[in-house]
Amino acid sequence: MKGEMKNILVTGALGQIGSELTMALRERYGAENVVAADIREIPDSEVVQSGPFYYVDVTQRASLDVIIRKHKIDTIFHMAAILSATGEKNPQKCWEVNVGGTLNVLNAAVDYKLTRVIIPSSIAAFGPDTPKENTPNDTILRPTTMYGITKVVGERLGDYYVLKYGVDVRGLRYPGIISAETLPGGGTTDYAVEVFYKAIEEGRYTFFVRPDTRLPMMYMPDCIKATIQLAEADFSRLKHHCDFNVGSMSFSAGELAEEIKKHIPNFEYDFKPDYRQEIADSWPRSVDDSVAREEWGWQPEWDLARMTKDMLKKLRKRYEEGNLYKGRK
Ligand code: NAD
Ligand code: AKB
Repeated sequence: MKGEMKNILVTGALGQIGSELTMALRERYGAENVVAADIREIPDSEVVQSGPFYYVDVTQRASLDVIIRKHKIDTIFHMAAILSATGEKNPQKCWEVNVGGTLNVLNAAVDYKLTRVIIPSSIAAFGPDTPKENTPNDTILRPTTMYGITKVVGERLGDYYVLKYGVDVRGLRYPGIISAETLPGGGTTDYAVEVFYKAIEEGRYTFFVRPDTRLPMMYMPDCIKATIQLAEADFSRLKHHCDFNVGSMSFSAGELAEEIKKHIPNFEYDFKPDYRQEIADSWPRSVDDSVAREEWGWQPEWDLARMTKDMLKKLRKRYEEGNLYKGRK
């Protein structure tokens, strides 16, 4: 460890990952020491109710500075972003939030001498020219989406701030994240979450990708584990900083549907690909995460079968309680 993480800020804390990451960090570091921030407010969410919460727009540097000073923040988990599908609808906004916001966080890290900054990247950093199977950690980065471009810029900026200013910046390339708490926020891999809600609510789902669309995916408990494990890793062991591949499972949309059908035999599904198909086709089918395994001991725990069973159990329980979406949008 380069320094201790005592007062943590999570940006984009009401998002799919930020909401569960905030709760995990509060459990580990104390609720009062983990400040959540977003540009939205979900008053009945656990994040807003269980500890400090503020409006922070990451594109406004002053908005960040107020909270950093007020709470003597030493570590930022920077989760605020615009994802791939929304990014293609509004590329300018995607650039402003993802690149502008990241630059503000990095500059604040220099000015306030922060201990550490965690900035996620994505499999979207890769593009159609990248090897698709077992995609290496260090390979061709030529994404064809604005989101992917901003993710490559974020990786390069983070590494630059490590070299140029000695800031401890770390980041990992998440695959599509599947979770039962907060709905995903406008990505291409959203079908892998939506299908579970629809299977329970309506017994049917129309995928917006072809059945043979195979992408790397990860269940939220592994995502949270990877994020905290990288954040707590010994800095001196890291040769990479902001661009770790992390793998877990890889399956096609058709295989996911069949896995759900094992638990819900009447489940019906079909496939109507839309503009997100082209985005999915530009991404890897599986990733090689040996660098993360070597440098900070990454080891995933969940596979498709266990994840499907767990997702259905959690969502069914909420559905029966009449609470499927409450505080989770
Ligand atoms: P999300 O869309 O669910 O959440 C992002 C949050 O950021 C939202 O709550 C939104 O309100 C907030 N936000 C948007 N603009 C903002 C602004 N200007 N200032 C402050 N907050 C703002 O995203 P997520 O899935 O939780 O993703 C978190 C990070 O992980 C992102 O960097 C994303 O690129 C990365 N990632 C996510 C996945 C995934 O499958 N969820 C996969 C790969 C990478
Ligand atoms: C998206 O689909 O945009 C995200 C991602 C893989 O980065 N889930």
